[in-house]
Amino acid sequence: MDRNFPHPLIPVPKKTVTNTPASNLVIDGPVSVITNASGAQQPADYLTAELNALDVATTAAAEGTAIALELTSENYAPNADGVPGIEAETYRLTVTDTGVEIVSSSPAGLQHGATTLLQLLIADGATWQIPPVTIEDAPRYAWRGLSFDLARSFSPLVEIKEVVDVLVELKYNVLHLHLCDDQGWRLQIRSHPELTTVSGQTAVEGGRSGFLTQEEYRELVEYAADRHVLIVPEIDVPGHTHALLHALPLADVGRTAPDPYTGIDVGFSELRLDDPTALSVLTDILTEVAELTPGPWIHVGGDEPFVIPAERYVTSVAAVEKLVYDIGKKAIGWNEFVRGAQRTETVIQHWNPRTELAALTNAARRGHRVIMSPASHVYLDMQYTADHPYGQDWAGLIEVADSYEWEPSTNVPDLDADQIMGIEAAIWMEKIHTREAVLEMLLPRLAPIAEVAWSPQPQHPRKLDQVAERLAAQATRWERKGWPFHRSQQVQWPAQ
Ligand code: TNX
Repeated sequence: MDRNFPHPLIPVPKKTVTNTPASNLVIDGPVSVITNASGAQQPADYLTAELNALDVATTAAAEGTAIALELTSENYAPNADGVPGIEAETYRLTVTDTGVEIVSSSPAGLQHGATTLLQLLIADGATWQIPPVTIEDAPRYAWRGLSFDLARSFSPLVEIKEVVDVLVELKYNVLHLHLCDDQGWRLQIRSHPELTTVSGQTAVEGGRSGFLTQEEYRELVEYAADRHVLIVPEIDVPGHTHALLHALPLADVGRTAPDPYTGIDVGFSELRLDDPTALSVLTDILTEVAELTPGPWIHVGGDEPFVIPAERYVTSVAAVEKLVYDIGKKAIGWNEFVRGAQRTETVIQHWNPRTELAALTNAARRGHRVIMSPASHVYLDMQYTADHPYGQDWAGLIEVADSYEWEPSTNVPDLDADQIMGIEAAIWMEKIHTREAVLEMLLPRLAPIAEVAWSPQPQHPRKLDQVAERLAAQATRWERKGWPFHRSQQVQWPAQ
């Protein structure tokens, strides 16, 4: 392990000290996970299940090694952004030679303590040991997410849940779902069933079709919420709408789109939001999405409006934004969205390192907050290397080092760093069509990105060698979970 940090933890915690006496806690019998409040039960259940999966027996009786989860507050509802917030996610983990204590003011913080504890476990034959540390930890950014494209190629509920599990291990707390695009529509909308009966059946060439029923979507929202992951649905308009136009008889309000689109071009479709019919369809859609989504946000896209006249784009975006606030939600849009955004609560998601930078910095000056998703570092659909079997390369090849060696606060020159709300990695599915491919593109790169989002800003620029060994140490855990990951040449993985 690197000299400065001897434990295989990723993201690296804020502060770690070694306790005295410096002997490991040895787990050679049953463990009892103890809670002091009902709010601690969920992280306790999570930890128990994870320990059982490692063949650590747990017992309800107060015997054996005690792992105590202590919730110090009864006030831990998500904040106005729908996430716990930095203070609530703060936790302390103390390992003594008799037991473990995790303390936090929220269940989310206790869960983070649990994921840290699981990474600390050292296998010693049939028993486990935990080094005698006290860790005081808190996230740098309150928003740490993944944007997941279900539209080009679909991933069924069970696989989306598995991605949530991956996010939890790395202390992410947002899953943004790109639910529709030119190639398909992935969420059942009761007022317009054709969206899924027709465009739920289409996909990019070689990709998977399908969709989430409303019950499945609700199940996912609940599954994620139980693990302190917020679901942010994206209905991408006015571009990226060919699948909608293909499914609904709206030839008068968009381009006539008789055939499904299975290519990978972008920016050729438009939902004409200057037409009342289109606007009322979109109102129906967003109203249902809002009803299904307890979180405060609806992402409304706005990217790549290449065929949309500038003025109409601006009025369309303003109309969509108004709709979102009228139904009681807050809007997020991709960079281009700033051209029409009227409300400073609207959050801008930065993605294209080449365009809209001045508009972004100006928007931040006006008060918009920004989610950082710079494609050249966090677009996990980019290939690792030119010969990698999946993905694209328009934003460059992204090796593990590229996903780590960047700094959000200085990534966009002149962007007011205080306006950065957090980070989202993204995976687009034009050329990623299986569970295995998804996980291999996510892992290991999601781990270094988690560190950029969670851990304190380092004094010197990040270098891969600061994280490589800790990354390699995750291999056994990922293998045990059955999560395929890319054995990048940049990391010395343990022998298989
Ligand atoms: C750009 S990111 C897009 C997506 C593509 C992606 C492929 C964004 C807002 N637009 O439509 O899927 O590149 O990497």
